[in-house]
Amino acid sequence: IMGIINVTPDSFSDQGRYAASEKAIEHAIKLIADGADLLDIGGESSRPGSAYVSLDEELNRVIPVIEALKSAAIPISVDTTKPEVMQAAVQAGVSMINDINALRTEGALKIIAESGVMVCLMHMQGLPKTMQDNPLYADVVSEVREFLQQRIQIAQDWGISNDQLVIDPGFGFGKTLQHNLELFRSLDQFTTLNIPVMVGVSRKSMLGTITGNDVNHRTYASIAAAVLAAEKGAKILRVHDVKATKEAILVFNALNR
Ligand code: PT1
Repeated sequence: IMGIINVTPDSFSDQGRYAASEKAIEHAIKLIADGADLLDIGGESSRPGSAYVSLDEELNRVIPVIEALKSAAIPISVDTTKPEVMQAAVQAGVSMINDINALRTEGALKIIAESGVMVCLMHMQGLPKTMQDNPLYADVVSEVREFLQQRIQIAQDWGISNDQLVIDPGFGFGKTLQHNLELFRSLDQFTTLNIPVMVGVSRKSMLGTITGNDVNHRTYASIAAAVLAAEKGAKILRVHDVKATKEAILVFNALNR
């Protein structure tokens, strides 16, 4: 269970960066108590339509949180596409880089190769700002699978070992509901690549479309999806609701044995 920590100042309540970091650290401590196995710290939103965050701003958001959590009992991941943030996060002690851009940014592969940290390679079509405008595939499952296979190969060419890798089909990243459903139903096409699969569907719009619920009322839907993802072989579940997901997976593991 990977718990999600967003370090994004709330412009509505006029919350500044320092307050956002403080709140993120508090939330992280709560998610650890809730039973998270891993935390993912992110300073740039990648939800559909979200805008780019500058390097300085992103560093100022995430590094203090990572520093504060480096002696935590569980490993820390940083959700970033920027090599400079990856480098600073590695120096601050993260165990994993979660890159929605799958190390396609110049300089990113080198940092993973030299540091030996883990990396999540995720598929995305387009960029967050416009990726939902008109997602198009001839065959979404084979295209996403081929992309991830290619990124695994390139990582291996850089000397990155298979034990460092995690892959993720990238639910909601340049995909219609139909694309997301097809990918989810075909999760076995990714587990057969023999690299651990991460699934992030927690509170996403695909669950909103299915249930008719707004983003603050998608916990039950998220639990159902997380359990099914686990049944389909996902090894890391990226979730907001750590306690509920942990309990559901505990029961799933006991009953499924
Ligand atoms: C993810 C993920 C991520 N998701 C990984 N990292 C987000 N490895 C951020 C919506 O449709 O799935 N895997 N980092 C959050 N991104 C989104 C995308 C949030 C779509 C919401 C939606 O609502």
